[in-house]
Amino acid sequence: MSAGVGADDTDPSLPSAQDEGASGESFRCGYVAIVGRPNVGKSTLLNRLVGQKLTITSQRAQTTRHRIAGIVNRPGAQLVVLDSPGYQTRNRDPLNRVLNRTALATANDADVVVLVVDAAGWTDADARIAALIPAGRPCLLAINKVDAVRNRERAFAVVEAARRIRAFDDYVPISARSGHQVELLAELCARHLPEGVAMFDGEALTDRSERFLAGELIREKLFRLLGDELPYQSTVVIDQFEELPRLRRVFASIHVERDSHKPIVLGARGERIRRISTEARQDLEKLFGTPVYLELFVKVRSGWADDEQSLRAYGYE
Ligand SMILES: Nc1nc2c(ncn2[C@@H]2O[C@H](COP(=O)(O)OP(=O)(O)OP(=O)(O)O)[C@@H](O)[C@H]2O)c(=O)[nH]1
Ligand SMILES: [Mg+2]
Repeated sequence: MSAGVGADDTDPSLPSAQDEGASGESFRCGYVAIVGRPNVGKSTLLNRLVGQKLTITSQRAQTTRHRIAGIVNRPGAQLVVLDSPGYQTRNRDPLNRVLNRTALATANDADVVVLVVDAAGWTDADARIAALIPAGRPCLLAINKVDAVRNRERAFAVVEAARRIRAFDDYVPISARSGHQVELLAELCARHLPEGVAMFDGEALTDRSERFLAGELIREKLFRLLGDELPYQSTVVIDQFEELPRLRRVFASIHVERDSHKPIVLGARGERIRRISTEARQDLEKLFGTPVYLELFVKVRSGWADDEQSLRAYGYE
């Protein structure tokens, strides 16, 4: 794959505004922001749209910490879809504040906003986030996890509640997990994009580097395998990333807050960190299409999430 391929207007092989889409209309390209409260399925939706596991997902709230773009090519359109951290309406610690800022900036910069909510029911947090989306910006409501809700009336109730907060251009019940109506959502988003040439070449999946994706996939395994045992203030740093013709060599460290967290990550006889490493390596090999050599270390770095300056040093915007 070619992760991290940047914009290039001059490549003659790219579709251009002159190319006709399947419907006979001109080509469209632009940014689609996925926003919503934590855990509603924003990242699962992005992965479904791209058709690859690009951005990480878990049952824990606040899995996503960085903005990441997935490139979605459809006949007549290229959607640059931005995943964002779940917007927190409570618990404003420094990490929360930074994540909220990233989420809001993502919505502000986009041509179309997709607000994802859970079909189980509309909440006050949904209402507060809906009110933050810039007025006049095309905005679609994606009512996700319909597969988990037997009673269809629930999804209608969500639409009714959402309508009271603001007008949405479309209301689309979806299942990001099964893919139900996800194509329809993509098609509806494409209609709101400006006419213009593709920003990324047809092979690119994301704007992020392989190095960045490696750090994220390791963090996902950490979150998934340690569950609630590990405080969410732990992170992954890529110390070295070597891109060889048919191999990636990755040296990474897991930074934890306290000495007492170290044995949690290592597990008995190192069995846990081995599992994190194996599962991360398998995902990375699938994503990069090459064998991956991965070495993981655990380091204690207290206070990294305590203030905005150290958060910036760790790559938080
Ligand atoms: N049943 C069902 N579960 C889903 C669906 N979409 C996502 N999930 C699950 O919901 C959980 C959260 O998914 P994520 O995609 O990580 O949610 P998110 O909104 O990105 O979460 P944050 O990044 O923490 O804000 C995961 O366990 C997903 O498997 C869906 O359509 N149906
Ligand atoms: Mg997410």
